Amino acid sequence: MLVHPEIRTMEPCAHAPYGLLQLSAVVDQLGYKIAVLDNNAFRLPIDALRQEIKGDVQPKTIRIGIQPSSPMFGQMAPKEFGTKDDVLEITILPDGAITAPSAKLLVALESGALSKESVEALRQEVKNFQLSASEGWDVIGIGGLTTQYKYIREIAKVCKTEFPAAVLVGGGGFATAQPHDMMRWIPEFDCLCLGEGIITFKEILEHVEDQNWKTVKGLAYREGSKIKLSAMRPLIEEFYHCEEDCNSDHLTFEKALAKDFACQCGAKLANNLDEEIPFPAYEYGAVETYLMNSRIPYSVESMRPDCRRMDVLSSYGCPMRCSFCFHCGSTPYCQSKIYGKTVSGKPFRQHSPRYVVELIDHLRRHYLINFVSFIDENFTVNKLWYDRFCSELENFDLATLIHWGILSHVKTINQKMLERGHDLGLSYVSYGGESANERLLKECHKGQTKTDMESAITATQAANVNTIMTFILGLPNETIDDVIETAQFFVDNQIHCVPFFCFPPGTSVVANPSICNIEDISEGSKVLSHRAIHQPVVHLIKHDYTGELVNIKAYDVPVSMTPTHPVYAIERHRRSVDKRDNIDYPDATVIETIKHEKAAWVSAEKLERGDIVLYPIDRVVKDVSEVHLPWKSKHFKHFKKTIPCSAELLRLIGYYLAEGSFAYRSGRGEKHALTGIQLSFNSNETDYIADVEHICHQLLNYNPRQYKLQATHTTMTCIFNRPFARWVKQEFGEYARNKTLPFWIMSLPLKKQKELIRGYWRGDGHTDKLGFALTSVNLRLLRQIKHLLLRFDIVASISKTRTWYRLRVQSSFLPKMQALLGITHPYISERRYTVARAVIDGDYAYIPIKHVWKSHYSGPVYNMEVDVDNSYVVAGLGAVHNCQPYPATELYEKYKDKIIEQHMTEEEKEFLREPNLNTLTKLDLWKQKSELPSKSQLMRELPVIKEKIKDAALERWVLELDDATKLSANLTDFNDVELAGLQYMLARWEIDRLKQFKKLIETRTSIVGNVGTAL
Ligand code: B12
Ligand code: SF4
Ligand SMILES: [Zn+2]
Repeated sequence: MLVHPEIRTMEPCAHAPYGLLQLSAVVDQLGYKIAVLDNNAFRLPIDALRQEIKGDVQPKTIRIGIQPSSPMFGQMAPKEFGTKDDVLEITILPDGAITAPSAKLLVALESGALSKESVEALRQEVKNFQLSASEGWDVIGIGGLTTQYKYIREIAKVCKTEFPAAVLVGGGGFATAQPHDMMRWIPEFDCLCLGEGIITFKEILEHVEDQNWKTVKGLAYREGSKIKLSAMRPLIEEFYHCEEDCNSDHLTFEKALAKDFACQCGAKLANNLDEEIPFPAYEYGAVETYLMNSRIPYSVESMRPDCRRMDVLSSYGCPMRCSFCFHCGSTPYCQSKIYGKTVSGKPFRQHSPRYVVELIDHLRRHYLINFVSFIDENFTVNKLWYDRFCSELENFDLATLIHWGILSHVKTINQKMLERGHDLGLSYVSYGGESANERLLKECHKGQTKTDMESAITATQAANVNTIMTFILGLPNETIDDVIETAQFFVDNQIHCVPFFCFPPGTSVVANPSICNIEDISEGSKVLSHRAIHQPVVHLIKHDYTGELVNIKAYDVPVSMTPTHPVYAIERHRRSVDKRDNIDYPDATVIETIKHEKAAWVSAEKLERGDIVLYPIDRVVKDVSEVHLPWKSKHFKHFKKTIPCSAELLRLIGYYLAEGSFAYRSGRGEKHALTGIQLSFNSNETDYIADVEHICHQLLNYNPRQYKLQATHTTMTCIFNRPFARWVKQEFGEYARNKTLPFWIMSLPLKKQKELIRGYWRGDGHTDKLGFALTSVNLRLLRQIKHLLLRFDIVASISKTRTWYRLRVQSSFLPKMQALLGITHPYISERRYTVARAVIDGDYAYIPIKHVWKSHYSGPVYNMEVDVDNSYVVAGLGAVHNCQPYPATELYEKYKDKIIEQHMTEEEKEFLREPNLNTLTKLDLWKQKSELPSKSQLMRELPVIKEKIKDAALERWVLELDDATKLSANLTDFNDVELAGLQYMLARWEIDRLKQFKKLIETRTSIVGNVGTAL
């Protein structure tokens, strides 16, 4: 049995344990019985894991990243960025029954995040795992990285207690990097496999009986109490040879390529590596779990709701010598670290291009994958190989079926490779940037300069391939100034560590209390989410940006945003097989048929005319029965204190919004001078004038005064009621440009809102050939009216004329608007209205995009992080995604608690820092002794004691390596909280905050207490 412990538990599992699956394939070929327990997929707690290993199948809860009705980012967000609310937990019971919270399950199924087939496949996977442990395990292997130490140690203990006779072997990064330490700390291990396991593991199986580990190359093993290393395991060689063995020539890839992989005897030239290493035995893994969580925020294709992404490896090692990079024993550097010497041979080896493409094809056929992430350390080392690989993709016709992404070094790639790759589905390239500081780049032997990095970014962008660049925070000797330099590089080169999308100032966001400009939103205020719920804003982001903006016009004045900003939409044009695509700009009948299709978060730049944006409708109803007027006893004795919030009051407000202004008594301070409200009507609008009179009488017990102005043919109706005027001014604002609707109006019952719209329309509205129209200079107010109309299932459009904005209701919405206003439109009876271009269904308006175009922009851009739903509504467009929460948030939380609340004692710190005799009592060594040693004894044993202390401290440090990876104190003086904060700020381009942080550090007094504020 091979066990894969948990890794990055903050995210659902998205990666196959590639090495273990390769080993399984090898063992399978040899005819052994094998099972893989991928606890990274199942995440069983240790007791359940114990039962599982014993063969008593446990219920398994599989976490899948979903976000209600936001398949693309929903899938990605929780996995990649850890928002808990959007994880669906499916529990599969031993009998195959499945339980899951039904509402979430439904959402997942509806949104396409999950299919019935996937659920079935999951069930099957769990069933496959019904291990027959009755015979017990002969060999148990545990693989993992050093960061998994905590889990590895626990699992090893369980395995050894339950199956003491089984050979327990470890392998992978943790074993290779620290064989001695691991053997000491985990005494349960019989041996560890150092470096490549393919041949070593085969030989381990051959020696299970005699346990003659010495003869197996590449092992750490025990000889009595001693830990020994056997001879070094040579790397599996890469060479091509005749499949029929007609000669003994070993050819390089270049030579084999020159012969077109054909021997002179006519047989094929085979790659030795291909023969030694079979395709990973995916069938032993929990493939469906990996696939369901496989969306990554690296490119549009890798984030799509239907993305089924799988890792593939085409090569081993890397010829570069970056000092921080670990190649699991394959490079001379790694080997000399472990053995003090190196083996000859090429550390960088590749499978044949044909093998790799056949593997992709295999995955596509068996698991319907459509995206491949190459996990090669550096995919572009060999340009000829890359070229041949591209040709093979073409030969297999895979280019149209598969998108792929790679890891690369900026110096081993060029424009031609990128362009050819792009034509064949290359979707992202992730480069190791590491730092933007030349000194640090040199010190870590990265072999690249800032200029090289910039050229690669430019080339990649020019080839239309998404550029990812990863950085290391905490390189030796890195200072906070270096971090700031790196952050500046992110900004200058538009490197996004978290998906980056923003809006320029002036973009209206649907918020509570009101629609407001994005730059005016404050942390803690609430915004409407794509699920039509008001959610709190938890973080604000502002950057300087120079580059393209995408402008989208959809039933409103255009809205601009950065090109990758995800908009909640249905991409109609992508359905190329569908006849409907011929309709350039869809009408309601077309939208009706596609509105139930999956909406996804689509990058703004991918949207086109005819795609549909979703506009959430806030349908919450909250009545208000009366309103309190600002009443001051001294002056207002004869006025009412409270008036009913009736339909009439709302109509009066409508009149005010359109026609109202305030009357002031001249010569005094404004506060005291406000005397009343004046509404100006055309003198022949006698109905309205009478209506105002009637309302005033009812509500305020007051008869308004009329003033007729002959010259303009208007009648001024004046309501001299100071508390009422004050209330109106305070709630609804003054002057045409500034008038607004307070939040409570937006959720009143429809019958009241109807009256407000009526009143407003009577003042500012008119009918024309097209329908009903309202004109105003106040875009915000018109948008608020638009939102009210949505509640009546009416989609209004807004356009801009030279001096004002016009809200229009037309086409098939006319009957509803007619009913709302209580007026007959002259054209309705003649059926001269056309078919609508938007549709309302439930909580969304489905609005077609009319135009999309790009423009250049230089200036500040804004975004925010919204709790739970990770989205907000931009007035005039629809729902958009927020910025992504970053794992550092969790990281920060985690360390904050640890360090601030359970701050280590001085003694503990001392213990970790410097071996100190005061800490002796902490050691088992001394606990076992009944009395303290004499001074001379102590001096004699001091070196041993020091070693013990050091070892305990080191193990403790490794034990704490966890999901987040311990950010070691390379940035001198920084603790983990601070480093987590730095990571957070760096990733978000928060240069100003970094600078503030720097100051804080410089004047640190009690840093732990201050850091919360700084972050
Ligand atoms: C995919 C991947 C991940 C995935 C994990 C995938 C998984 N399911 O475990 C994710 C994204 C989670 C990840 C995270 C990290 N990764 Co990573 N990752 C890789 C990557 C790209 C591929 C791994 C892989 O499958 N390799 C291919 C297989 C065939 O190799 P292998 O796993 O080493 O297995 C062979 C042997 O080791 C051995 N073997 C392995 N297990 C066992 C078990 C037994 C019993 C035996 C006998 C033999 C054996 O046999 C296998 C066949 O030869 C490698 C780079 C690379 N190309 O290897 C980096 C790499 C493994 N990652 C690395 C690092 C540093 C990290 C992070 C710490 C980075 C960070 N700072 O956050 C984090 C870990 C965070 C955490 N919380 O623990 C380092 C490893 C350093 C080390 N000490 O081991 C690598 C090598 C990259 C590098 N060049 O530095 N990573
Ligand atoms: S180029 Fe990348 S994979 Fe190669 S040594 Fe450097 S960091 Fe490691
Ligand atoms: Zn031959």
